[in-house]
Amino acid sequence: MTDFTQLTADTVAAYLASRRALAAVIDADRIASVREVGDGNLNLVFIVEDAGGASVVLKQSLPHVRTDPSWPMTRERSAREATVLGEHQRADAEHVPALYDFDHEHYVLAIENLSDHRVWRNELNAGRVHEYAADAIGAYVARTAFATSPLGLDPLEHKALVARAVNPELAQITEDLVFTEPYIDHPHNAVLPANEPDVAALRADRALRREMGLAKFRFMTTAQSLIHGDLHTGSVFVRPAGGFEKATDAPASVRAFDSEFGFVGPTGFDLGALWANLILAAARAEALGEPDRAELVLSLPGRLWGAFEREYRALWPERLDPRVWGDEVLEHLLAGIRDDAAVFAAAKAIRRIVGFAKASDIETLPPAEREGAARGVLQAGRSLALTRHGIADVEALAAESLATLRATGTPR
Ligand code: SR1
Ligand code: MG
Repeated sequence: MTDFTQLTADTVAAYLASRRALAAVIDADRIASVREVGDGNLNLVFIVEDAGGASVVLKQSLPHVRTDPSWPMTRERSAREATVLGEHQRADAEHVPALYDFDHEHYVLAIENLSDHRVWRNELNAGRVHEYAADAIGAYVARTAFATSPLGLDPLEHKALVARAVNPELAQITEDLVFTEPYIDHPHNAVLPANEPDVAALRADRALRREMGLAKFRFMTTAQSLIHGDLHTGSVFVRPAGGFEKATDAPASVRAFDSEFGFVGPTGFDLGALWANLILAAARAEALGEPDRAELVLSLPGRLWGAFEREYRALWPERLDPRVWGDEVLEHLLAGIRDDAAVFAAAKAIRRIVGFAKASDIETLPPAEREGAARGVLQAGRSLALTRHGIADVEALAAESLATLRATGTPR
């Protein structure tokens, strides 16, 4: 009997033959190609095609960080991803890949192949912005947030979901990598020597440390809705209307994938994650001497928030308990989510410069440009965390980030 503990290109066909749930998805007897394409920090990912053109993605968690085998990591994260995918499919099938099968014994998810899409971060890095993706992700966060919170779920079901989706080990990674390590000396941290004074200034800022401490506490103690948990631009697939390569009549499509960090947490965390990565993309554009593109990219946090707010308001009449959840409650909920999104964006932007798991937007810049871009992101993050209390408008906050990037970038 073949061992499927850690799949290889050679064992994938036998594995597929062993999964009855996949019989209608792909012909395991006529596999034409198997490609391992995983490029993230954590998992094996295979794209499999049969001779009839059908295909599937198999994603298997490894028992350790892929890029650091000495760092153990629970394989149960696959079960959590299956939970998030299942619930998010129920809430918003348009914006997630379909989940065909989950094999808990071998920690394998079988997911829809979205090879006609591309990773949004790579597209942004190449100068293609795909503005429509911000609208789609705003709607996705609103639909999934509403459906998996007590607004859309019976109270007992919501508590059962909190228990089923609990994700302590991966949440702890976020607690450490996003909210703690950038603010202390830690072997995970690394910056260019020229950015060391910038990091020292960040750490010396008492008000910023207070905001990060409070944000960490909110992350650890809030159970609003089942969040994706790692919704950066590398976790979003995009496809423009008409497709990428050959012209087709395919509509635009945007899908959030890779939700293994998901749990019932603060709704604003997903919005903040995307917002942070848009700041990184804008910093790259500025550093490369493309100010118009930086401005366009930094119009997207406003579009993201606008789409979220529109969809959340549209869903509000369907809330399960309008007896005490009147319209004033909606305004308070939205203000709280927006405030959370801003401070989480600040934290997520800063961690990508200082800590483990850096972002290619900045890392692939030549060092001379990288220094200024990194400084700009650190200062934009810091000022977002601190000024958000006075500016409730996301567009205004993003405009301030743009001004900061412009003032701090390496002169060309
Ligand atoms: C060890 S995992 C490092 C990072 O990769 C993921 O994308 C998460 O952001 C995590 O913090
Ligand atoms: Mg990931």
